[in-house]
Order: sequence, then structure tokens, then C-alpha cells
Amino acid sequence: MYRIETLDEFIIKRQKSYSTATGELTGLLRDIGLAAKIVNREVNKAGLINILGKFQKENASGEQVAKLDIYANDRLIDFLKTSGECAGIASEELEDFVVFPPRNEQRGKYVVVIDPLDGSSNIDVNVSVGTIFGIYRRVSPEDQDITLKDFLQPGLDLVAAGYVIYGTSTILVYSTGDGVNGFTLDPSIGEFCLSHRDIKIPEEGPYYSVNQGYYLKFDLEMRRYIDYCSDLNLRLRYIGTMVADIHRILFQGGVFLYPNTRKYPKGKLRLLYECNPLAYIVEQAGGKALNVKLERILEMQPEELHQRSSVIMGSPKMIDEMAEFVQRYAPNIPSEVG
Ligand code: P6P
Repeated sequence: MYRIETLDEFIIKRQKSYSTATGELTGLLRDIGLAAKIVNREVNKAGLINILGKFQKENASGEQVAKLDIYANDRLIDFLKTSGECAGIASEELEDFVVFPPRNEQRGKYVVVIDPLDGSSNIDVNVSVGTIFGIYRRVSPEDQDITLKDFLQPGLDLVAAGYVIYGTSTILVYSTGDGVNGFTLDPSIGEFCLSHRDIKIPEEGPYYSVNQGYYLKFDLEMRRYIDYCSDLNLRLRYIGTMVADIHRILFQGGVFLYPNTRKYPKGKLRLLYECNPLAYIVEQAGGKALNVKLERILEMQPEELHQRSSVIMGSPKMIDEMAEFVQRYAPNIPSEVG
């Protein structure tokens, strides 16, 4: 009889293997798991209660916000605010970061960046959506409120990152820098249970994931690489939820691309709470994550909360091939790859 291992058990067991671990990060990860269960419950019944449809408001990135976005944002904040380990959060849904008040004179040691419900455009048509999170150790003095600097840290400084995909099943995938593990929610017991141990991305795979509708708006080197993928008879899979497209590539191999376009000259996806956490996961699983200038996503120095970036991430062999196209067709690209 296979004994299930819950997320809580796994996190605590991992903490014991780190003598320096003090438990705060463990508590924070468990709080995120709990928040994910609440969000999952609402995502699963969204069609039954009136939280579908759009709010008449826009988020910090100027995109119209679906009600479930706000609901997920508020639940995650509620849990993180009371966790005691989190000093504040930056969210796709909020213009500025949120400072959590001290509890018993103590401020949390960590800050969290979140995309509460990635793939909003898919909510109303019952296509997978996700939550993305990244956790940093704060850099400001712990006896003071957090500052913007606590959030503008390169992805390399993440102490943990992960995502939840609300799909045919709800899976939480995370890493604390020592590999990637996946946990599937068992609704019968309300627990995330270890289902994918030590995930490793295939060296290459059968998929490329890009919004083909923007093909003519990409730079030459990206179009040439996309032509190459098509000539190889790779299969195009793109559903407009980054978490779901990356999840497929993590397990089956492939490459995800969102290059810059005329509409988004720096790329559309947000560096802090989309690119960095997912690049962290992909790299921890053995993959690579670069921008169109072949800079390593995790080494980029963020300058503002909602900064955008181009991103190409996935199987290492395919990223290296993409880099060859950039070096061949793009002007002034350095020879070394990020
Ligand atoms: P487009 C969702 O809004 C998102 O931020 C990502 O999850 C997704 O990959 C991308 O935008 C989809 O953007 O322009 O292809 O609709």
C-alpha cells in the first residue's frame, strides 16, 4: 500500500534536512498551500456562483480584471498577512506593494510576489488558469517596514518559487533551490499529495508554445526560429495561460516563447511574478530561461514592480538551438548565451 506524503509532511521533512532552517519559510510555504486550496475551491465552482465575468476595473498592467482575479488576490493576501512570516507582497493585481503590519512587534523575514490568477482571459471559458508565487528574503532592516528594494531583487535571489495549475486536477509545483516537486490536490482529503518527485525537464521535446497570431510582429530571428520549429514538425500548443503552457513543457519537453512585439517592445510578461518564478522552476528542473537578447532571466535586475520582459524558456537543447538563430539573425548579440 503506497503511503501518501502530504505537502505539509514533505515541507517539514525537507526543513529538518537543513540545520540552518528556522521554520519561517516552512510556515510560509504551508500558508501558500492553504491559500491555494481556497482559491481552488472557488475556481472549481466559479461557474456556480457569480464570480465569473469581468470587474469594471483594470490591474496594474492595464488589463481588465476578472472577478476571480480579485478573489484570488484577496484570499492570498488574507493568508499571507496572517502567516507572520511574510512582511508584504507585490501582486499583479495591485499598483503598489502591500506592507503587512507587524504582529507582536515582529515583522516577517520574507516578501512574496504573486500573480494570483494567471490566464484570466481563460476563466470564463473553463480553460486552465494558475497562481504563480516567488519568495524572497527581505533585504531591508527587519525592525522597519519593507521597501521597494525588497521586491526588486533578481530571480537568482529567490529562496522559493512555484505555481499552482487549476486544471483537470489541481497541482502545486515548487522549489526551494534543491530540485522541483509536484503535489496533486486530493479533494477527498483536502490535501496536496506528492505526485511528481524531483521533476526533470526533457533535454528536448515535441512542443513549441507561442502565440502564432503575433508571428509577423516578432523580430526576424524569432520568426526564423519559429519557422525552424514548424519545419521540424514540432506541435504548436498555446492556450494563453503561461502556467499551463510551461507545465506541459516541464513534463514533456519543449520551448515557450513570448518575444517582444511592436505592442510590447520589452515583451508582455511580467518579470517579477511571471518570468522569474517560472524561470526558477524551469532552471531547477534542468532547463534554461532567457530573454530575446539571450540574457538569463534570473540575472536581470528589476527596475520596477510591473516591469515586462521577453522570455524564451524550456528544454535546454532547444533553448541552445534558439540562441543559435538569434546569434545568426539578430544584430549585435553577444556570442555567449545567458
Ligand atoms: P496573449 C495571461 O494574461 C498571460 O499573462 C500569460 O499567462 C499568457 O502566457 C499570456 O499572458 C497570453 O498573452 O497576448 O498571447 O493573449
